[in-house]
Amino acid sequence: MNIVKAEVVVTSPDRNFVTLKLTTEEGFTGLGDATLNGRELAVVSYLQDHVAPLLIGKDASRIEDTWQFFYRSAYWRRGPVTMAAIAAVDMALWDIKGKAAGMPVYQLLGGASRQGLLAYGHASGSDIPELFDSIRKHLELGFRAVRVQTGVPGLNAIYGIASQSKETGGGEARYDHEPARRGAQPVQEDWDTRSYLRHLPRVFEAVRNEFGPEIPLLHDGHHRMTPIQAAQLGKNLEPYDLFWLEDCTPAENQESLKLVRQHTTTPLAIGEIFNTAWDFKDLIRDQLFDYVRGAVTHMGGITALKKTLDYAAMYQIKSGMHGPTDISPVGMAAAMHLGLAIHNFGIQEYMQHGDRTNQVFEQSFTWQDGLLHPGDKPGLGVSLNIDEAGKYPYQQAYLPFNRLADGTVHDW
Ligand code: CS2
Ligand code: MG
Repeated sequence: MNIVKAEVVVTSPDRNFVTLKLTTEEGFTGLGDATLNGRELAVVSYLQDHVAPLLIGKDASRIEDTWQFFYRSAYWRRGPVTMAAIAAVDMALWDIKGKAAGMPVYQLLGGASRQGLLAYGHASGSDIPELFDSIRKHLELGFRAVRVQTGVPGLNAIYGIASQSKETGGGEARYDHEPARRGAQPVQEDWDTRSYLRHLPRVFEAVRNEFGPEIPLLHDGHHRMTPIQAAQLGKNLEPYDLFWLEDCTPAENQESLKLVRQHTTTPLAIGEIFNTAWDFKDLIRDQLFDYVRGAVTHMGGITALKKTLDYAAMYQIKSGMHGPTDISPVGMAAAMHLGLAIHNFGIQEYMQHGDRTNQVFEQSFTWQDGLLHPGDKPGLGVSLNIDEAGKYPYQQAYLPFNRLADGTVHDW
């Protein structure tokens, strides 16, 4: 079962994706998602220059040992680039193992713990009427849970509003669901936390009045608030019973959530930009949040994220795996297999890829009655159409950045 080929495939159907493809001497192939939005080429180099040459001749069946080799032998460890590269290797090896065993990966992880995976979609609007239309559209698409993001009066372009990206020259229509923008420079957006804090409770009051108390509502603070501002927002949103408030404050400061937790019972989700269990360890131990936002693609793969989620399970913390369009169909499939198998599954983000992406990546997952299922094809259940992929060369694209009214750069 030795690896004889390691290929890095870069394609940009609806957005840039980086995929690692491994082939064994028996002809088994495995895919891994290595996409790091806005820094894709850094991972391409890490894989091509430092990982692929070391993979040739390695036994593909030794998943844990390969993970430990690439994590420890590099000496320089952790970080988004390294861990996305290791994640791609790990996913590809699980894909191969499933194909060799003739089983979907979730069976190798212990089998299904539920019928399907509750998913949430991204409802958004520049104003409340547009937001209501977007929520209705997501309900018609079958979503049983929605993330709510709106514009803020007085701010021109802010994160998470699908329609705005067209207005701000966000590139092709598909980019209205993708925070990155194609181009040689990041797009500047604006921000003002006090305006946002004043506005958001009104938005959720309107949504609850319109759609009722049952539908799970999520909101992404996207790292922009200080801890006390996050505490204020969490407290002010309590009457609207959110499923979660996400990334309410930058989490490098691992003390910050202690202050938030003291002031609010609004459930917290954190960690989509974390890349190892160490980033989560103390936050889990101190029970400072409720949902692990880590993605298989950013957290070093299935092997590493499962260990983190198993530790989180001891504190009744659940999964809330990151699933925007910059997680490729391979990364999404890996998340679905892991989410189906673990006991402490919470919810799965599902932004739905574009048509061109779905032609490049042939997938076997199902989406029915608001639930996702990875399917039962051996391995991860995704194949890469290399000819289709070749039609869409890489295009430079960056995530936006924020400046405050006085010009200060602010977390985006
Ligand atoms: C967001 C993402 O989906 C989310 O929760 O935080 O859209 C995030 O902005 C992008 O994944 C960044 O690449
Ligand atoms: Mg987020």
